[in-house]
Amino acid sequence: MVKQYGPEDCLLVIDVQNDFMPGGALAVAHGDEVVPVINRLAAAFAHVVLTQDWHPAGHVSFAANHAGTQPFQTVALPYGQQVLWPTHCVQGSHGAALHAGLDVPHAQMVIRKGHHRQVDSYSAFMEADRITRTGLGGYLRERGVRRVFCVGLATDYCVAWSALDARAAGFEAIVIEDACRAIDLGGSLARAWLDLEAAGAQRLQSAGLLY
Ligand code: VGL
Ligand code: ZN
Repeated sequence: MVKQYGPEDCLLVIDVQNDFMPGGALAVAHGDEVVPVINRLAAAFAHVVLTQDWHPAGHVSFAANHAGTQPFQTVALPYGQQVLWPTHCVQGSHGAALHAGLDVPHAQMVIRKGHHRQVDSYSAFMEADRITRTGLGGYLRERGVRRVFCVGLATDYCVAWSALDARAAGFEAIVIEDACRAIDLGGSLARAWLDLEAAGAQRLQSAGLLY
């Protein structure tokens, strides 16, 4: 018997988009392997929320918009340090579309983030200026959600930041490790797990959730 998750639980499916897949503009190694795992999990959740990284072409997180820089270097911006990325998930592009194999017809909400030109947003809850909220926290609270199960791409950026902000917003947060893949830039993955543990987020495997 597969367990079922009810109205207090939400599966938060983060950035399962073409540009983060092998061959994409900001490819995450083995990123496509999360899709069948997430499809299995999603079938057990009544409540699923999707996110899409959704940048304007002139976005501040793109190295192409900073003369003399290269992708994956860090620069200082008014709100803090920012990694510069290859141009990715441009609004309306094929790269920004959800992976065609993602099978979550019952998802009820899609949060698009990173749409302000001057501010990045790894987190589904709050932008990188740490002031601007996406509205997801209020939505989940109004819907009676208490536990947020985080899956998708990438473990050490958008998944970790979302789980940390879920905790900060007063939700229980669970990261399902085998339903995520990481970028792992300069030790970012190990740091993310330490931060998650310190914040009281749980680290589980999908098999433990389903049976
Ligand atoms: C992401 C880097 C830049 C992610 C998004 O989804 O983890 N990482 N934009
Ligand atoms: Zn992005």
